[in-house]
Amino acid sequence: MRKIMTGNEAIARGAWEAGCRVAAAYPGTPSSEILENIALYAEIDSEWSVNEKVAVEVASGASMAGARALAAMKHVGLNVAADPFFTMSYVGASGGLVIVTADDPGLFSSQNEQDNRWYALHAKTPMMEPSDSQECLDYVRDAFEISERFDVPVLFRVTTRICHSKSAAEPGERVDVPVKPYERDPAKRVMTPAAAKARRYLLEEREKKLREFSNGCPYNRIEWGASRKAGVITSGIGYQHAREAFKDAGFSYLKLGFTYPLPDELIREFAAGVEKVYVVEENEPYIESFVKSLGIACEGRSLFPAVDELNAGIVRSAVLGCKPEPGPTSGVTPPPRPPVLCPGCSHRGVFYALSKEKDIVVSSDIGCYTLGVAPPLSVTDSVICMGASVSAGIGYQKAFASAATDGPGRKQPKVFSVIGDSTFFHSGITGLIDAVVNKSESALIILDNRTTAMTGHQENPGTGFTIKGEATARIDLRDLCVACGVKQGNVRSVDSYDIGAVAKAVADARASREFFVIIASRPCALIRDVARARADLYCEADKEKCVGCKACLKAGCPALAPDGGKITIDRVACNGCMICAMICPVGAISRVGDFYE
Ligand SMILES: Cc1ncc(C[n+]2csc(CCOP(=O)(O)OP(=O)(O)O)c2C)c(N)n1
Repeated sequence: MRKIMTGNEAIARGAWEAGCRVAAAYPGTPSSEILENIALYAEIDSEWSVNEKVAVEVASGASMAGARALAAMKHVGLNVAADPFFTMSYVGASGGLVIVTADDPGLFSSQNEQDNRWYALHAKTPMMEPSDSQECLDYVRDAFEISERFDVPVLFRVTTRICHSKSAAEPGERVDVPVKPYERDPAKRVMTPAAAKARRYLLEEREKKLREFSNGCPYNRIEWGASRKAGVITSGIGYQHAREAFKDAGFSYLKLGFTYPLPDELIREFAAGVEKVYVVEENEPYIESFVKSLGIACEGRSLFPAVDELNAGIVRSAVLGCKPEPGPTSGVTPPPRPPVLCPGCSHRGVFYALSKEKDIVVSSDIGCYTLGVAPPLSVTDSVICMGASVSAGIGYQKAFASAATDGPGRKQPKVFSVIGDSTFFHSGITGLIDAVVNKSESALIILDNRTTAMTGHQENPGTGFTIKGEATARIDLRDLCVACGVKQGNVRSVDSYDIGAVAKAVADARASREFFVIIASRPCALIRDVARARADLYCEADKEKCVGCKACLKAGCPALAPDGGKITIDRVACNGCMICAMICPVGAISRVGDFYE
């Protein structure tokens, strides 16, 4: 029976039906729900890996051992995993190996807009691009077979709209594919230069076979329309937009689902059958460049914007010249809601303490705490990619020290790197080791909120639980820092809600000429048990005592608002963290209510 599923649910279902045995991922929007859904299937050994590189390597190991395996990540995750990904193209796949990349055109939740279709071309791996949930399910199921047939990992490329949109899909039964008997094959799997060179030639041969497959496979199909005036070549969500945009135009379509290698003969046949060719694709002219390289004239990027998502209105007006039809509207304009740290957020106290410091540079990272850049806290100087806070902090400090040699009068700001617990385990730890051995005088603050909050509260090595909810080893951040060479006395553990202790630790870090680590811990206010325990707690401002100085607003808590020259606190939003009370110079704020056990 058909079911309404998101693309991510359908990918999980397809992997299960294909007999996938091992799945690994690191969370990241829009991909996170793929593994969350796969983990519901008992037959698949699923793990949140420490980062995407590890996820691809875990899946690669399982594939080499003969099991069908999948790794999933958001687009930037493939940058982290690029090293094993490229070489696994040489090693190939024993058990089918599928790597899912979930791209984010429009940057709904990402630090860049990146079209990962180029990765397939670059690594010479076949690529599949579904256009709806049914195709997510069917294609991922087939991807394992294609992987085994051509002895290569398959890149499975989806985008936010495909991952999160719901459409009907027909679930099937699981085919229990046995793990292949293990055979040692160093010439194929030990990538010494000599072995890799031999495999390099094989890649060229494989490419020819894959292109032949691409020309005849069911994932690439021509849909002739009533008119041959115009033909649209498209893939992924572009197909849905084009279909909707040109619904009355009778255009013909070349719908591509197997997009690396692209089907040269099929494209020639299609182009010969229509008067004009359009290529509808988001972001990069990936298909368009190939079509043009065949000597076929087409229009794509000249009509559609390179930046952001497409939609049917944009596509229709660009090609047919008609104005986009206005969508249904409620007539109500919602108030702007800029992102802010939640009430009770454990990161707030640290940023408040940093906001009181002069001559500091804050090298931050990716997570909820990226919002430390927003007013009124406004302390963050830079954010690049996961893990970069620590290593960029080392570089900042080196440059400031070097600048001091340029002459007197050059200030030497203290550099604080700020990173979340999940991001620290993902890729901050290497920066920490670098800081220790290269004698950095920068300081690091690990914001330990015991979860991966930004992407939906996934477990990480500091939480003590697996994705299946089983208790497991919990990596102790303090022990880890000390084991990596940070001096015992230079690691300070503080309660994130205790802004006095945080400020003292920041002052000590500032005074230190050695690498200094502050571990600021307090579970995220939105973790279910935390929220439940504090459900009845809230702070109250005594209107008699309040002098209206607004000092409490400097912590940027959305539960607080000015009210007739005084302050009011929204008792529903507030969780009684008391940071505002600690800031209030006249003791006007107090906590009401009890903790639940
Ligand atoms: C390479 C890469 N992988 C995944 C993501 C998605 N992502 C953004 S922040 C984040 C982790 C946030 O967790 P943490 O560092 O613990 O901070 P919190 O949000 O809990 O404050 C993830 C997984 C990303 N931006 N880049």
